Amino acid sequence: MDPLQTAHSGPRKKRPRQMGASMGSPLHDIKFQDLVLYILEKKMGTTRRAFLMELARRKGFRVENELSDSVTHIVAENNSGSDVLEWLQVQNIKAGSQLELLDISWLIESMGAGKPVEMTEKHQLVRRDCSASPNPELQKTSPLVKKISQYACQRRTTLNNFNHIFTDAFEVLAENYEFRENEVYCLAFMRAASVLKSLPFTIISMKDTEGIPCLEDKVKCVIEEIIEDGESSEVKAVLNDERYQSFKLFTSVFGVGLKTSEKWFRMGFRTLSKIKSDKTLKFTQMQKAGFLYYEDLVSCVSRAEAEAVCALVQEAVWAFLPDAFVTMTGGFRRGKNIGHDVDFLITSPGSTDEEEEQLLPKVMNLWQRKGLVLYYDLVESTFEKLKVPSKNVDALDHFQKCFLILKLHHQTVDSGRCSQQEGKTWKAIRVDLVMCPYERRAFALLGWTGSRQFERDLRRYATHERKMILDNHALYDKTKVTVEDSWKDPDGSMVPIWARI
Ligand code: DCT
Ligand code: MG
Repeated sequence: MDPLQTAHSGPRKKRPRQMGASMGSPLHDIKFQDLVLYILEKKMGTTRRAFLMELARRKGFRVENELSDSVTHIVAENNSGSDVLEWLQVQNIKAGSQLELLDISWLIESMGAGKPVEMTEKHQLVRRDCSASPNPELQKTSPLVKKISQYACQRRTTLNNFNHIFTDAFEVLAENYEFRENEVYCLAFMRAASVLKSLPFTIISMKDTEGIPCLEDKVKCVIEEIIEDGESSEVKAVLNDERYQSFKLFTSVFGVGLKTSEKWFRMGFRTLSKIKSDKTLKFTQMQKAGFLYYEDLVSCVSRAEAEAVCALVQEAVWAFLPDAFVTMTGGFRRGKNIGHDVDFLITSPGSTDEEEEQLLPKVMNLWQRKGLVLYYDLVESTFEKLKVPSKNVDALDHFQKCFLILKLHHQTVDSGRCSQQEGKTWKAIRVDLVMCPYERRAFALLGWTGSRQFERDLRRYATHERKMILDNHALYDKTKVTVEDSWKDPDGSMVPIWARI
């Protein structure tokens, strides 16, 4: 984190029975000629699938071994609509509006009834909109997925982004609004980028945006322009804007935030070399380190590098607290293969408060003696002083943490090196270490896994939909603590839910 922060082969036809190579067992009579089922193995397993296929065939259903054009119903277990759509996408099969995607409960009820039961909303993994245009072309990519939540934490989002063209544009605009401290528009574009990243299809017409939440008019205008012209004039203007370019450059230096960027911009600076060589400017230790290791820090951290850092962190931590859990968090925990830093959460079940408090200073000391620390800033825990949970969805936690720049020697990295200067045998890597009390590890881990939008929406969801407050320390039940005084601490602070279990 930043320590300065506050689918398509036309519609499928329901064909009459055809005997084919992929036909199921011919030993059973087919009673229901109009249905051709395919049971998805994903998340079900081979054995259960084989069992269900045999059972369904015995009951007179036609079940295909392979997914073919004749299939009319896909039946899945433990999969959401978007899971199945995504699977189909990977198979290069686009789900036409006549292909039913059903939960296993429909097949089980149908086998129980001895005939296909009516497909209701609870069986359907994707929404079937009867009022939709009869034109199959218009239906092909319409958002068939059941109501998309406005909360990122209620949406399944993989690393497969089918809407890069839009989300890249939104991210530029969000960043520009951030530079201009326009929080409302910044959030609007970040939310829009987040929701489009969760879609299992590419938006190709404005009709595809119907029913998608978090797309404000301003956002829709950008989508429309990109659909029509292939690019957004607003994004083009931002990318050419001197202020945006300068802020982007200045904030790329570790330790430089919006205030410093604003100051340098107003002073007329446009390049880092001019800033570095200016005798009148005073830099913080963080900024000095930022300039010193600039090239390394702006280049990506690869997964191989992150794994090498992880080994170093574990080795150092275990030297002092052998029972400690060291978990890589942030983007790498979410499966990303590159990042701007490597984040870790450390927690130890058996340590005393003092041992806990001493761990990060000891690790820093050890690494300094080994010449591995290029910069560090240890932030002491303010956790004990914390009385009420923060209602600010962007609030930072109160755990002890250390923002550092680590010297990673090449031999500790197996592969995936980023660009390196000639002759240099190491790379400066930004690392965040967070130490939390063992009983808070679940909340801390959740909070430090990200993404930022996911965390923000998780907290908003807790507040608005569950009347609870979630932060990196605990989950609080607002209704219980106010109604039942017994759940209040003597000093009036709220008691976290976990304490009551
Ligand atoms: N975080 C948060 N709120 C913030 C900043 C960070 O909840 N304002 C959480 C979510 C992710 C985690 O901390 C680590 O933050 P970063 O390292 O900034 O994010 P990342 O997802 O790891 O991204 P990157 O790959 O750029 O490091
Ligand atoms: Mg990170």
